[in-house]
Amino acid sequence: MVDFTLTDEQQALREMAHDFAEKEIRPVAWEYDKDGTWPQEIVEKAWELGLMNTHIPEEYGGAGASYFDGALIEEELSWGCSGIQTSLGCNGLATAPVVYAASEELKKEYLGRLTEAPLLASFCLTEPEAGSDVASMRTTAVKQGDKYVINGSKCFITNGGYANWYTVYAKTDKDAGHRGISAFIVPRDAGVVVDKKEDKLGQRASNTATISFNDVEIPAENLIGEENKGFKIAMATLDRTRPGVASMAVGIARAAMEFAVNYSKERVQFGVPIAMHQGIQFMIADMASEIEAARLLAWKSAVMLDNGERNTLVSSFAKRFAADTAMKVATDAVQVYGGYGFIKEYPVEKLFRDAKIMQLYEGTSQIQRLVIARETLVPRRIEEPAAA
Ligand code: COS
Repeated sequence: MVDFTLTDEQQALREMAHDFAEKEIRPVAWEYDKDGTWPQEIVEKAWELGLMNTHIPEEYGGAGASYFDGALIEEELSWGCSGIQTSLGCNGLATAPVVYAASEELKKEYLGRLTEAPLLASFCLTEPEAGSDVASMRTTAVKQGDKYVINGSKCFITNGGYANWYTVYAKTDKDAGHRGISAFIVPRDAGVVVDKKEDKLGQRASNTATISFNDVEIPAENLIGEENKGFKIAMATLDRTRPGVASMAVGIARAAMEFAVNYSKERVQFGVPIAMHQGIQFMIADMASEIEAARLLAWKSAVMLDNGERNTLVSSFAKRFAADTAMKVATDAVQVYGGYGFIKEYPVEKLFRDAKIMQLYEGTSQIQRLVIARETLVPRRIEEPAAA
């Protein structure tokens, strides 16, 4: 049976997240955007309320929430401010490979750190020369006795400047392409260097950093799963996190549509509120229907995970469609505001800037299409890496 009705618990969770977004995030969102202010006090409050680390299993102190519950939370918090939600949600990306494939000892130590205190972790995959083409990464991890020595540089690292530990992908066999990549946990105090904080177009309250590893030594036990299985761990991670990113895109789009709807009822041109003009009505109609479709795809991709099904295809459907919808809706919201939409004093200008990253991070819209095309043209069976 397919039933889109939320249970009382899901409804309550959604309301709690919405309340937090409305009272704690919205009032400061535009101000924080202006200067790129780090939202430390919001991180602490969200952590206290259990709105972070939702997917960490209960045995490690997390909420053990379903992916569907996560999607509900992510849409609401992103409706408040997607930049702040990127900061709050990043632990989910960094911990997904750990929950998926790390040893019991690593899970206890590093997931425990995040559930015992409002600390942050980062996911380090992208490099200056390896964006969409993950397999071309240059960071290396060389085994020396009971240690790995890591050298290299990672860029566009969310929360990179504030993380307590990092999930780092590095080449353990330089000649083996994607089959020579491994995943590690690198504690910040092992010697991670934060090189710079990026000054971004949108989502300015989130921290995006370039970090480097210069002969950083970590214990060999910090390997996540098996050596040279890191690429598949990264891909499986993105399958698990793209539904949440899709929900975030829905949150941005919903916020933009709400502003556009309210404005169109107030703004009078040609003697009537502009909502009376068909040109505006059609834009609103497209916004409403595409947001609904994006949400349903995000929900489906999350529910598949909760049911233990491989969701690669639907996850890319959701991420691609929701991200493109956020950008289109935010663009049309600026259009509804006319010239005012271009002015910082009005809210949709920020949403327009924030929406752009949804088509870029966690795989561009083109990479999602590439995944969709491959999965559609040549569907393949993918063996899951064994959990350590
Ligand atoms: N789950 C598990 N394994 C997967 C997988 C998935 N979703 N997708 C691919 N694989 C496996 C393949 O089965 C293949 O396995 P074999 O070694 O057994 O052949 C292997 O991984 C390589 O797959 P593929 O040939 O498709 O790799 P490509 O180098 O062509 O890259 C893309 C595939 C482009 C999809 C990948 O590099 C990607 O997702 N890039 C975007 C990265 C990204 O999102 N960056 C954002 C950073 S996080 S903010």
